[in-house]
Amino acid sequence: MELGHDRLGERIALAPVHRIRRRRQLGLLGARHRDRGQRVAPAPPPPTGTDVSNWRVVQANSSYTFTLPAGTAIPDHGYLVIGRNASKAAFEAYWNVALPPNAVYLDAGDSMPVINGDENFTLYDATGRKVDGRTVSMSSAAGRSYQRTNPCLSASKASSWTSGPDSGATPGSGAGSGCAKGIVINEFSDASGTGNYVYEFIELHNDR
Ligand SMILES: [Ca+2]
Ligand SMILES: [Ca+2]
Repeated sequence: MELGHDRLGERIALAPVHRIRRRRQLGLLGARHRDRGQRVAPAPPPPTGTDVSNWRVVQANSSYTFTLPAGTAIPDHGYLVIGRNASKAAFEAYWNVALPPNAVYLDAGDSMPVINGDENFTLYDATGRKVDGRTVSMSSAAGRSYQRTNPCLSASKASSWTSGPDSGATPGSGAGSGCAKGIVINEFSDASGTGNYVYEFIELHNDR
């Protein structure tokens, strides 16, 4: 049996592969062993998703801006839902949805969206480059849910969106099949009814 050294300088007997793997899991093997042509566990896959730290969602008419907090990422094929002023639990209860694991939720703390009619949205990355939008505008009467039919289609064309009563909103789901376009504005919905404005939301989708 070959002899080697572990991190502590103790002589150890090099064991069959499964025992080496176990010692590696326990953090007992130093780099020296991994350099000796022995089997090395594959590197973990890179994190999935797109980092959207400090990206900005800008609402026009009236004007509001929400800057995505540092450390925010949108999972591949996933969603980022920005609720106007509600906890995730309250938001889910109001819309009667359980946001799926690939949907990130942010409470904007009443900073946006603020939907009363005629609003549209534009998305910028952290360098100020326009990524998507501006979108079509909410109807002047508001109370609607606008949903992108396909991420590939222009955000500014009415034909790229469906518009229905806000009761049909789909926070955290519903994206079209897409074309690996990246991050898009996928939905924006009013929440009609007295006091329900806190549940207004805008949804981004990661089309990858
Ligand atoms: Ca409203
Ligand atoms: Ca949706």
